[in-house]
Amino acid sequence: MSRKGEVVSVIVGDDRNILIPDPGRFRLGLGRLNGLRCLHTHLHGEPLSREDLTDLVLLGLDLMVSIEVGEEGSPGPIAYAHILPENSRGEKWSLQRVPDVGQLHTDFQELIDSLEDELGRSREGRTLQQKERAVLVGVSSGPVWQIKDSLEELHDLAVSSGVEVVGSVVQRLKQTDARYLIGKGKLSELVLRCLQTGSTILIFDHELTPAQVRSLTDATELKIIDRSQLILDIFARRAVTREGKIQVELAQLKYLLPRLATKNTAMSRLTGGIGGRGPGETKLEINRRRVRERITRLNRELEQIRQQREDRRRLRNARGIPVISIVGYTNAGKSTLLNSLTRSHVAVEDRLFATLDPSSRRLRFPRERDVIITDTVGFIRDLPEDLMEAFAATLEELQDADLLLHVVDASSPRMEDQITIVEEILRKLQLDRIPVVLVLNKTDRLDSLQTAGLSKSLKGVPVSALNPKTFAGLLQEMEHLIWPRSSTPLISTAPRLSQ
Ligand SMILES: Nc1nc2c(ncn2[C@@H]2O[C@H](COP(=O)(O)OP(=O)(O)OP(=O)(O)O)[C@@H](O)[C@H]2O)c(=O)[nH]1
Ligand SMILES: [Mg+2]
Repeated sequence: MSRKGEVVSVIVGDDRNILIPDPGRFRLGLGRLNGLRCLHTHLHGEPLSREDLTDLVLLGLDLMVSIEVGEEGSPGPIAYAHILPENSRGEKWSLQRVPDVGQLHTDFQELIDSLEDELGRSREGRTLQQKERAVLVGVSSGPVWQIKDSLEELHDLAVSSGVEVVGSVVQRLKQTDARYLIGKGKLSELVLRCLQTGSTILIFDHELTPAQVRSLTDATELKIIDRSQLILDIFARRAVTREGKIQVELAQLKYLLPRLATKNTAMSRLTGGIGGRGPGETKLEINRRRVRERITRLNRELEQIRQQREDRRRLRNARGIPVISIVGYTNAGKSTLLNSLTRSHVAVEDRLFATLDPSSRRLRFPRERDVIITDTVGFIRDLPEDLMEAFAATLEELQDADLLLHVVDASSPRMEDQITIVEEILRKLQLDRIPVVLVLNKTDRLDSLQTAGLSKSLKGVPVSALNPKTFAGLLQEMEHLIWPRSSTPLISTAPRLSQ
């Protein structure tokens, strides 16, 4: 029944079940319900079921009403439910029951109006420039700590991408649902959370298949984003140079291609990205063939850039200047270390993937010996394959390095995992043949006992990238590994800067 009181459709079920067809895109806007009430009969005097309440939320109904039917078909007690705006008690819905229709005095028009008002209020005062809100979804069969760690990283990623995170929902599953990944009950919980908080995005800490994205989008009418897409989104925001932009677009298109099966509504949300970035709606209209053509063209452009890099590299090699590359997990402090070592000003930020484009600086050791130090894009767990491929040119520079500085955030509770992940990626890029110094950074956040313990157990060199006074050990190690045969005097002064 519509809000005006007109019967929209009549559904016949059996004494246990009715199957409510999806009323389609009926929702009238964010923070609004779909304007439909579902009135149905209960034959066994049972209360509104879990299923009824799930439908209430997932379909975005104004009301779910059940009418008990007596022996002779006479109407008995009536139960009705509507969802509740966000509240401190954490209640999801209001359930009411009246003994018979004569005692039903509620003005439903008014009730729904004020409910929509309140749902809308969670978005009030937020202009277009303000952040979109998202709810995070963790699905795993792994141990709780693992899900928690992973969700924390997803949270950082979401924040880096400019989204406001209002909460997260975890579901532990032995087996995931092929269609929605998660159970229908959990899905309705998520939709409700979004309605209550004015959120428009669900971010899954899980790789979603194109089909899952489609069914989730259709079922929830929210933007559905997975971890890979989130990372792509951040890269898209950060890319500054021509090369960076090409690489990101290439990765986005490659991600998109298998998802371009048919034109449907889920697609436009998918490719709209957060805040409508990404390849965009108009480009979306292009069919697979055009996407492939664009991929080919971008690849060709990248090839040219690669050639130029190659030339520069050859020049550098000819001059015989050793190259030291800084690698490590994102946010470990790589750019900060480069800046402090060479007194330069590469952008540093407390967010993931602050650096996308590599930068190189010169560092002068005593006896007029120079090295080139390069800073690179950070690594992360499950770095999307498409991104790895697209960034192959950037990462290729690493092949030339004479020494790697693997920078670690020693103050992170996830440090050991992060070290393993970086080492795996280095192996994958066949960089494990290059000597590495493990640089334990951010030791200003540890006490000296912890620092000494870690340096010993991990065989790392402790520093605080913010404080050049802590660099003596690192510089000595670098010098020793770069010029192993020369007897190197202890460095008593910091290296001089040279451009
Ligand atoms: N306390 C402390 N903070 C540090 C230290 N080194 C870096 N940071 C902070 O850590 C954050 C990340 O530093 P960046 O240098 O941008 O890290 P990055 O490894 O280049 O990160 P991406 O480029 O995003 O991969 C910044 O807020 C830095 O100020 C350190 O030794 N101690
Ligand atoms: Mg950086």
